[in-house]
Amino acid sequence: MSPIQFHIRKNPTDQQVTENYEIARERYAMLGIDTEWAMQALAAIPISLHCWQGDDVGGFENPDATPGGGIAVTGNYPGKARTIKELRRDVEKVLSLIPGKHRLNLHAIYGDFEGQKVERDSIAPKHFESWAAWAKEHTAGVDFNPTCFGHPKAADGFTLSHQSQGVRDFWIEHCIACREIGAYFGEQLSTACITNVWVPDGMKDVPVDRLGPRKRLAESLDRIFAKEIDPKKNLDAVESKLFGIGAESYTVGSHEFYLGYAIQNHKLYCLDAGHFHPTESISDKVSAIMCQLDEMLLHVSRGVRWDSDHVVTLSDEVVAIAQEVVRGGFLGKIHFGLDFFDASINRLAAWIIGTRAMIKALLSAMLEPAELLGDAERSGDYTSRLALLEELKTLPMGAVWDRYLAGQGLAPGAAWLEEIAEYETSELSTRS
Ligand code: RNT
Ligand code: ZN
Repeated sequence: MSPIQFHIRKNPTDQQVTENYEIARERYAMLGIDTEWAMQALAAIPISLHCWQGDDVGGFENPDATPGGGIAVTGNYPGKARTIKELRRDVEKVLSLIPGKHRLNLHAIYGDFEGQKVERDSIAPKHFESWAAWAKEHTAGVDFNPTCFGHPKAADGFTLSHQSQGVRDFWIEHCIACREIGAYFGEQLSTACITNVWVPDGMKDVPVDRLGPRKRLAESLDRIFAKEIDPKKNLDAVESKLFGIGAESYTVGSHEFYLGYAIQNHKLYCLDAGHFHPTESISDKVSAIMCQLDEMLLHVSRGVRWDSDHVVTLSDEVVAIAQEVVRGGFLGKIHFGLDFFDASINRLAAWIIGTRAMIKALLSAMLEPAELLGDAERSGDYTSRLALLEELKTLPMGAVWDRYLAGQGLAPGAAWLEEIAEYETSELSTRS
């Protein structure tokens, strides 16, 4: 593991960015694609940046915390944020190098507990006041998550579906508190907070009772959601999963379980790209689920052979996800969150690479000749559809991307890496 050494020796000048863009604009216009519209629309889409990329899902409850719950962070790149101050400084740096205005996705363990031991069933909006004040200045909003892992009461792999009423009650109270905190953020920031419930509950080996825990989970959720909260302040989401480390044979909150629950109870369903069979993609699920639900949350992630939460890249699947949202007219209804944690490379760079990849995927989806493609398909001309889709792959999107960065006051290309290298020396290397 070595520090960032790569130096971008040459970057396009402003004039080159403009000239390249003009050529690209004409090229896209030949297919009836409006690059100006695409950049404008792109600037209005917030991505919810997951705070947990900054400190390996540690949080501020316990300095030695590891997530557990079937998720794992690998790598020990120096410079992990150890305090709220450091994490905020890192997020600010990251946000300054990403085009657009974005949200921050917090986990309950990231509260401002001021060194006090606050049990998870006792957390309250007051522990998040400093975050709300910070978020007003730096973000387009905050999203939230109960933390039902990395805790003695989750050590045997069960939380909301636990056999013990007492353990269930504890996690129910925690989730209820989290919805209140969500509503607090929503009110403070005048934009609904999405509070997303994910629990690790499951079994390593084949269970004989698959039903019991699922019934208990449904009951717990009913109790958590019993109180109506103004959807302008807080929206509830539930996240499914296929398996986790140590829960290979059975996951209580499976896809079918939560999809059914969300439809029945008018909740948002959260699709995490890493929570399905390795060859199964979530892009196809988007339109299917949107026939039943009004809104959804995405955890854009990259599983490599398993739910490994690799940094998101501009992969075919991420582009396909963006295309499904744009083509379906679901912008504003499908919320983009990121969910990856990589400690093997510079953590800020990981955030920037992943978030920029998501934004590039959206740009690519907006640079489609929707009419031409739609006409070809409707008239049964699948030859043209395929030919056109292939053509699009080599159009000069990079020139539009650089122009978009310039319009947002950012340097083109990978110039951001210089700044992160600088930050690594001046800031991260001082953290031991
Ligand atoms: C775990 C889920 C969940 C977590 C975060 C930290 O598999 O994807 O979303 O990654 O809550
Ligand atoms: Zn997730």
